[in-house]
Amino acid sequence: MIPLDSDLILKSLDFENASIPGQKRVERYLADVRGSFADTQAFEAALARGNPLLYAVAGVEPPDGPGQLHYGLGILYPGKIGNEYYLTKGHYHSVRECAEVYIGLKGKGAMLLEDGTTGESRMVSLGEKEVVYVPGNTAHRTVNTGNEPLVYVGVYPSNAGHDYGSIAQNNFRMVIVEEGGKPVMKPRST
Ligand code: PAN
Ligand code: ZN
Repeated sequence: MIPLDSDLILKSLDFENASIPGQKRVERYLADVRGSFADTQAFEAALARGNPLLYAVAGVEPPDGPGQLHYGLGILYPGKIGNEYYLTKGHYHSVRECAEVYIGLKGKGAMLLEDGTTGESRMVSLGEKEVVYVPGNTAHRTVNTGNEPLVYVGVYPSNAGHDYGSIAQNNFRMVIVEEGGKPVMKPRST
């Protein structure tokens, strides 16, 4: 349990670079998401031009325990590889049944959700004042569909864990691309 005088009780969020004072911050650059984008040629061409920061997550992870929560503040920068929006790696939770709540704070984006049993996919808007409930057993990836950084918080059970392996191996079945100026979800192969 966390005592009420713990400095974990209140955190202030720095939207500019998604940092939370005193907390670890993970950065993912273009090179770190190799294999995620559908257009590998466009990916390699972009990487040859530079290795920009795609996103960063500052995590608040109080000690694990029954009923405890973790959360992360994410910032995902705008951009595209080919016509596919900048994205997070995406993952299942290691404890598959663990759900998550995403709260959009700033910018415009979407979440790509994929049911781990049926493979059914769904694109859900994630922007300012929007809250997305990610059910358990659902792979989730975030994309930035706007022109400014997308800032959000994700809250999940402390024992959820992150399983990147399944996505790294098979990727998501669908991609979120720009078509006619707006985000569209399409099968990866076409
Ligand atoms: C989020 C994600 C964050 C970064 O905090 O970890 O959006 O995405 P990847 O972890 O897929 O790189 C979350 O879903 N936590 O469970
Ligand atoms: Zn998650």
